[in-house]
Amino acid sequence: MTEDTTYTPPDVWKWESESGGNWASINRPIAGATHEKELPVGKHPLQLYSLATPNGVKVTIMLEELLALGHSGAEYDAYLIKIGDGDQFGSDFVSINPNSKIPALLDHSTDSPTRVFESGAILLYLAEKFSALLPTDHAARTECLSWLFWQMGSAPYLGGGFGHFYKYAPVKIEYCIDRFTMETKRQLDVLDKHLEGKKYMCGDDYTIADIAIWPWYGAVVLNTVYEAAEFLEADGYSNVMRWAKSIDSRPAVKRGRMVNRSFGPLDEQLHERHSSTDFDTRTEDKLNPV
Ligand SMILES: N[C@@H](CCC(=O)N[C@@H](CS)C(=O)NCC(=O)O)C(=O)O
Repeated sequence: MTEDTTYTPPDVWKWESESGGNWASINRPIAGATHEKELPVGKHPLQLYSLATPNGVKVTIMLEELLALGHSGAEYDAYLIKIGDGDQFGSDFVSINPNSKIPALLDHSTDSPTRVFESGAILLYLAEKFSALLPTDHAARTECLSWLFWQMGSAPYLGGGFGHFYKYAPVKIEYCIDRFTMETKRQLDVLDKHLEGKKYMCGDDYTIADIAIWPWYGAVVLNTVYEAAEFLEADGYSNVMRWAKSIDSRPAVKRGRMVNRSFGPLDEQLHERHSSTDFDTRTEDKLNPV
């Protein structure tokens, strides 16, 4: 390993310049709104403000799964938040999520609208609201929540650590890539060992634990994020691969992945979702063909 000895941190860090690389322009060391911006509100009880990143997709998959199960109260309007343009720093968005990150949900069916932020909290809120996709037996529920929180604690090492330094950082730093590759492979091995002989994370039933974990770890092994499947020898995690493929083929997952997606093939981009028919009529290949 080569050692970089060119930087000595000063006594006090100063925010002087962008750090470079993808996403540098949206990174700030301060919280709060940067501008006044009203968010649109549609006709359904649930209003989602999001983008189809792995964290965003968790929620749209959950909503599509709930609708597929017949919970019509899960009908929702989904609006695109362009994080590259700084939409997450608009005043209305910050009032829903003071942390300025997608996804953010506003439930208008309660006496006064309920705000929910953090994708894990949104999954739990929806599972409890509709009594679905979360076991009711206390021990099984506890196991499911352990995996939900495992994902919330682990994915930043995968996304903010491995994904950032392997794919997005303006320089490839061996120390950082080694450190986060080690951790990512360890996490994949945790999942692989756990999924041995199991259909889903919590046994025979598909739950919010699967919905939380799949958009990150499923995407890595299926090579839909970071283009790192070969580097990580993803094929070796055969239980994760089998589980990832089975979830990938679910119709609700296919729909959920399209909502608030503003990249990739045009026929898979549904920037805003207001009705189940939008998947057939309002994808970008139909609205804005090139
Ligand atoms: N722990 C949060 C993480 C959310 C998050 O990091 N969202 C990213 C996109 S995946 C975002 O909005 N980034 C914009 C920014 O950092 O300004 C969750 O799971 O909801």
